Amino acid sequence: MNQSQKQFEFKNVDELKIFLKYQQRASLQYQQRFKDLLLQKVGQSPIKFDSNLSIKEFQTQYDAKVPVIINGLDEDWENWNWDYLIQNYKDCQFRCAIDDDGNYLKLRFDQYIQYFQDNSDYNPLYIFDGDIPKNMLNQYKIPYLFPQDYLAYLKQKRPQYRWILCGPKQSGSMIHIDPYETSAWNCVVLGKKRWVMFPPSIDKNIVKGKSLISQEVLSNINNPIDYFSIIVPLIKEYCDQQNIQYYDFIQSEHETVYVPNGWWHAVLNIEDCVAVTQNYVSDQNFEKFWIAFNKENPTLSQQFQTNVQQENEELYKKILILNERFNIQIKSLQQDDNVSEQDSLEEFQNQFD
Ligand SMILES: O=C(O)CCC(=O)C(=O)O
Ligand SMILES: [Fe+2]
Repeated sequence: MNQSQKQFEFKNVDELKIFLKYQQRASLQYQQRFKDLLLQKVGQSPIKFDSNLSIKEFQTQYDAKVPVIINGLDEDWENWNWDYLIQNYKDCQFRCAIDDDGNYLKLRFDQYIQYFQDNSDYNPLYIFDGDIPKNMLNQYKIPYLFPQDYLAYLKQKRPQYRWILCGPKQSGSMIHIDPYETSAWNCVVLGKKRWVMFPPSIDKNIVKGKSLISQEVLSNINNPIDYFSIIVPLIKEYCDQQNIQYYDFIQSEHETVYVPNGWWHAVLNIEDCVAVTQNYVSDQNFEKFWIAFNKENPTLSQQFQTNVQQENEELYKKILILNERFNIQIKSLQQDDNVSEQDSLEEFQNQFD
């Protein structure tokens, strides 16, 4: 979130919808499109593990390489069910939309649930909040497979990096790559999601549909259902012809999807869904992260390097080698260099780019 962005809190969903000029009752044709999607055959799933996958095996075989699904990493949230969530978090405000100016639009959870229960919107409001309430953070623990979290060196300057996701069926996320070459895990606590994932090597104009359909049709495709219904079959055809490996699968309750850095992904909640997700940097994606981070956010990168210099000698050496090898010009932060609020709060979730 940069300085021009604000947060607006609404008393109820009607007020929010008026603000957004949001009118999205689903037509019968649209409801049919969702039903058709549920009947569609999905494609190949990433390899699945029970939570017996060792950290070493994960790091050497999968981290920063290929997606995996791990079952049962959600122990810390096992007491979450809809009643529990409503009872405990009804008074918390959650961000459930962003307006055209990038402002966060927030609704109290009980109001959101009321909307959730009787909505028949085509592209429903989706709680996607990186500012997790304190009483929810008490229960937040990083699953054992992801012990490295180098962005933590940024401390209070760290951009948003973990989100609570809650949405009715039909809500979801459009195709994107996560920022700064970070990897992510996404753990479904309640419900189910359909995913597609394409490798970093694929052409951006293919995954976004630009090379596959006319601009006129594409300009009307701005929600996950249309993306999955219209564009995904065309991309799959392209990938089959070109021998490009992709994944198209269902993530069930209690499963965690690992998204390697650079992989394109789009997600559709096919059941009412609650998930927790976090982006991270480990040894495996550090090199790519460092190059991307310097390019996109040089000021925060300086801060990162200064903090690492003080706290992790080995990682600092690695940074110096990378700076040399990739000609990264970075000066150490001087005492009076101040990382601005804007740099540190910069919107991390660059979903639609
Ligand atoms: O579950 C979803 O909607 C996808 C979330 C996601 O891709 C992200 O947080 O970057
Ligand atoms: Fe993502």
